[in-house]
Amino acid sequence: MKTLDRSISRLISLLERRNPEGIEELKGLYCKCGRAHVIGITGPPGAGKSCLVAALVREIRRRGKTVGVLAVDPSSPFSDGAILGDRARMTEFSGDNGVFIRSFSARGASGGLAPVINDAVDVLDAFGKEVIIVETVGVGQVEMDIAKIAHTVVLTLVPGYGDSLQAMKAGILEIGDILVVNKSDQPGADGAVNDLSFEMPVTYGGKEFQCANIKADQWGVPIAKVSALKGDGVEDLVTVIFEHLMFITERNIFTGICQKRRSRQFLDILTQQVRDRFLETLKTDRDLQKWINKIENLKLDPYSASEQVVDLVEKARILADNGTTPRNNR
Ligand SMILES: Nc1nc2c(ncn2[C@@H]2O[C@H](COP(=O)(O)OP(=O)(O)O)[C@@H](O)[C@H]2O)c(=O)[nH]1
Ligand SMILES: [Mg+2]
Repeated sequence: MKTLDRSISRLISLLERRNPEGIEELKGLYCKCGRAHVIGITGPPGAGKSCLVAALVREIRRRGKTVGVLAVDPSSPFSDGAILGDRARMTEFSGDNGVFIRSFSARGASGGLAPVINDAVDVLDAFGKEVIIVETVGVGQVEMDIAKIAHTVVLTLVPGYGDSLQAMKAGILEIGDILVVNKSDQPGADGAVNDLSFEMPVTYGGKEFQCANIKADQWGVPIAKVSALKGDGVEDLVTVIFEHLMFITERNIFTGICQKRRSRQFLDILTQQVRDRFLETLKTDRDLQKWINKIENLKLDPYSASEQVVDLVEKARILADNGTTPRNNR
């Protein structure tokens, strides 16, 4: 493995386990974040996302940009197999210093995948990867959260996509900034493009695309017809992806997405830390134990108990703001 990749990989593994040393390292890197363009590749299993990622990496490298790939497959019981498969597919990049690839399964991640992916994106960003591609399965809330990390979401579908769309969460179409009909080398791709589009054609990168204008803003969601396997349409797709980046950058949407991700990331970490510390305190704190006993014996309901805890925290904060510690003031 390349030396830099080894440092990145090591740090991501530490963060996956919420290792304090890794967290300290990330704290020091945080100021270097905020430059990378994060592309989310989502869509049903078997749509060809991993193949598409490989094709995108090839084209983005041809254009001279460095790339990090994070492949997420939390739901599949065959994750390990999928990871091996994806790795095999990605070995063509093993000699390229400009490409970093890492797969994730839910098994390795304590505290959920979204925080781990957030951290991994930050690590790659801080290490200077210009483009970060996150491949997700697109099923379930966690998947939707991961898709929200991206600035540009590419929803990958295939001819006859209707059934697989239903298997995914309702409203999945709306998360795509760009729709891809993959496997255009197979019959039915044109029909799928037509089914998806119900607007005027739009022009991006000097090319005309059908458009599924399902977003409220002015970005007409282009539909790209691609064969990830043969490479057809990939160059145009990358052009459109970068046009989307330009579009959102010029309108300050890029900054907005970053800021939202940061605040969500903060709340994730805060929730986790409050929970961890509370659970830790619970083991030793007699007063808290009494409280829990009341709940266990139906003398107090968990809603009222939680409200009381939140009230206590709020009061402590007000006292702290006034320059007195709550303990002194009791
Ligand atoms: N014919 C054809 N097959 C493809 C294309 N892209 C991917 N596949 C095949 O579809 C299957 C699933 O691909 P994969 O990338 O693993 O899908 P993922 O589950 O969405 O990541 C594999 O057998 C690929 O070889 C394509 O453009 N054309
Ligand atoms: Mg895949």
